[in-house]
Amino acid sequence: MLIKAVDVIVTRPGRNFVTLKITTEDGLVGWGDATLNGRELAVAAYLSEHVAPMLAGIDAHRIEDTWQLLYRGAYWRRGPVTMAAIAAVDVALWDLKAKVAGLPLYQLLGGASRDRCLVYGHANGRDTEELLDSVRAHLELGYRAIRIQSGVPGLGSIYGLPPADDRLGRYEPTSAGGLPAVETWDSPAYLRHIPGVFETVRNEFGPELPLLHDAHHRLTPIQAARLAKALEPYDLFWLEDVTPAENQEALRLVRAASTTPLAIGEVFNSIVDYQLLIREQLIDYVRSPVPHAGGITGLRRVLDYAAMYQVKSGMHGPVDVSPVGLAASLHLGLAIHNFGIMEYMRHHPLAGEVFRSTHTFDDGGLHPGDEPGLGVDVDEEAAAAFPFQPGYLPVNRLADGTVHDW
Ligand code: GCO
Ligand code: MG
Repeated sequence: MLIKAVDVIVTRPGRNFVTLKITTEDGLVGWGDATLNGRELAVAAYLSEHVAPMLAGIDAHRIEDTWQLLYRGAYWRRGPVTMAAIAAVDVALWDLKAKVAGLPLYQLLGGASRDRCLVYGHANGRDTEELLDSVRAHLELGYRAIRIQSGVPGLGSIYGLPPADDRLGRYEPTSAGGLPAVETWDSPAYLRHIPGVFETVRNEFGPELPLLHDAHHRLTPIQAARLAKALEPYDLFWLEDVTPAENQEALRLVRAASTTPLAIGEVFNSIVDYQLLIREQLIDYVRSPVPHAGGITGLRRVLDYAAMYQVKSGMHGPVDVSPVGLAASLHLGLAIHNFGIMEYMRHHPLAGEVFRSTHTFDDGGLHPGDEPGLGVDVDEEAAAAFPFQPGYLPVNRLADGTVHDW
């Protein structure tokens, strides 16, 4: 199964996606997701300029060897661009191997450990009333676990808020063209407001509904500890990214203050990033998805390590993980023992014109389908009709103009 061609497809059906296509001498095609939100062309160039020439003529069955070749062979290890590129190759090779075997990918990863993967949706509102409506809309859709994000009095557009006209609050942080949007942030105002929001949601929907929340890297260690403690009565499924991930020791303080479960890692990209957090049991969920953490091969290493400490998966599934990346995460999630939950935001309807996926949503969970491979096909003609347009994630500033974590 020798590799004949490696192509990079950059397309914008509603938002930007970078997709890798690996074609073998026999004409089989494998797909990988290489989307890195706001820095898409860095990964596209990494793949087409530096990786593609190395892959021509190699045996597509050699997944581990190719992973090591791209990881060790670059000399420059880790980092989001490198690991997104390696992930795209890895996933495309797994897709090919499963197609050759005539099996859905999860069968090659050990077979299904569950009927479907529990997912959570994003309820959000600029005020509590809008938020409660959004929770109801998600329950009507069949979600069984819900992330809660709310506006904060005195602040305008902040992380997690929906476009004004979308009842399902499909949150899309990235601008289309132009420079990054600038948002204003105030941690004390946020800390004063959020516990009351959770109290209202719990009172309205009862004790059983799993609720999640994302603090999006904004708090200092002591603020994070205070929030985790204040949210304890509302029994969160998890509290995500309470502090910026670079200072991992910060989580010791949060752990000492509360038993609110913690999730972290959507911006991590290798097992090395998780070493301390897992060994010291400072987190409960690993947020990395397959496409940002070195593919099936990279993330499976992290999750096997995590399993020793009863830490579970909580794979990132925002709109900037393409349907190819979502399917890859889903196959891995279905197969591993220590699956926890997965994020499922639903893509822009236009994405369905380019990516045809066999996944199904039922009873609050996703199943990748039983077609050989990943179960996703890419319509290249449709992709060509949606040209790339640069866009940025927003940036945050405090009231005095200081740049803050977004
Ligand atoms: C999440 C994330 C996203 C990221 C986005 C950046 O929990 O889903 O925090 O909303 O901000 O993926 O590209
Ligand atoms: Mg997040």
